[in-house]
Amino acid sequence: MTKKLFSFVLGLTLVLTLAACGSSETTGNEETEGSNESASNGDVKTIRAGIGLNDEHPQYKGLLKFKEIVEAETDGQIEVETYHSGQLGDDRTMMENLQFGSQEVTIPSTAPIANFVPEFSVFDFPFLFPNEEVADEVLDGPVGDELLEKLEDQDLVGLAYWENGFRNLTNDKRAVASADDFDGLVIRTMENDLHLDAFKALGASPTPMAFTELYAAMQQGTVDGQENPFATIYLQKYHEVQKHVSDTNHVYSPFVFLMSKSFYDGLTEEQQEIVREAALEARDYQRELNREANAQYLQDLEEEGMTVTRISDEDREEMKNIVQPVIDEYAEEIGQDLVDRVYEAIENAQ
Ligand code: TK8
Repeated sequence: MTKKLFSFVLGLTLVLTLAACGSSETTGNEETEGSNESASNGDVKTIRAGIGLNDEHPQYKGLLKFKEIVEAETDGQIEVETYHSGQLGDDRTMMENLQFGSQEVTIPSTAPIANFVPEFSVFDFPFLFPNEEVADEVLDGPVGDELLEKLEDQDLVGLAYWENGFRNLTNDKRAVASADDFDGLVIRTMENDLHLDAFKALGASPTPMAFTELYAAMQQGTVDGQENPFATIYLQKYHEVQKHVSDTNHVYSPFVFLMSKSFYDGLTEEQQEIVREAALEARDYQRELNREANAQYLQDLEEEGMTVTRISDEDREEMKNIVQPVIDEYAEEIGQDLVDRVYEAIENAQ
């Protein structure tokens, strides 16, 4: 099916789904007239949940867990439709869909969220989190919550932090072992200014692009490389179009489980509680899946024929020093006070 036709069919499906929801709502209200409580219980509400990654990725498996919990706990009063591989759009588009009310859930990385709430860039500071456990503690703690609350002004509700993971560089030109090797590499970055500036500082020629365009861009050679966690590199089959992978671990990338605020506000209190709990329970499951396979994915990439380059501590330290001025600049922009609280939370978590 062509892309255009596919979007049309999908659009049509959404319209029909909407129509179906509308009519079941009316029926529900008629049946239970006189009782507000059961009137709202009679509605079947549909969550259209879309993500960028494919159905092999732990992100999708986590989403299926969310669906399972919500549908069971609400006795089918809320149903969850899942769309993977950017079927509903790229990260920015899906966030706009949530604001607009034409989609209820998406789970983007923090980097594109920073275009809506700039403070989210703090979690994308290169070499910020030493490991996943510290990241969990900071993100799931007060400073993480503080940022989630800022989403409300954007008509978004942040229910939980999930995990994309530590990002690693791939490219098709050369084995990258040190900062010098970034020279002139055309690297696709996420649509985020901090990422763009950090790669510029390292001497690369970064170009921001939606995730949904990335595979084709590598295949056609419009970019030399990209950076993502091993899970994404392997499960999206980037080894088919990339020769070299380095364990740069340069940024820990969180996901945020987002819900449309207008949809959330329309849920009963009990339903709000259920979707909150489900996003957290599915988060634990998703993080576990993501972590247990991480080392395996790197091995798989080597078996698929990629050259694997291990970055030494000294070389990573040098990369960190090179991007430090960029970090300082963004810290000032975001607000040193918030940034200091993030640093403090990281220290306390260790
Ligand atoms: C998926 C994206 C992706 C991210 C990126 O929608 O864009 O490179 O790492 O996983 O959020």
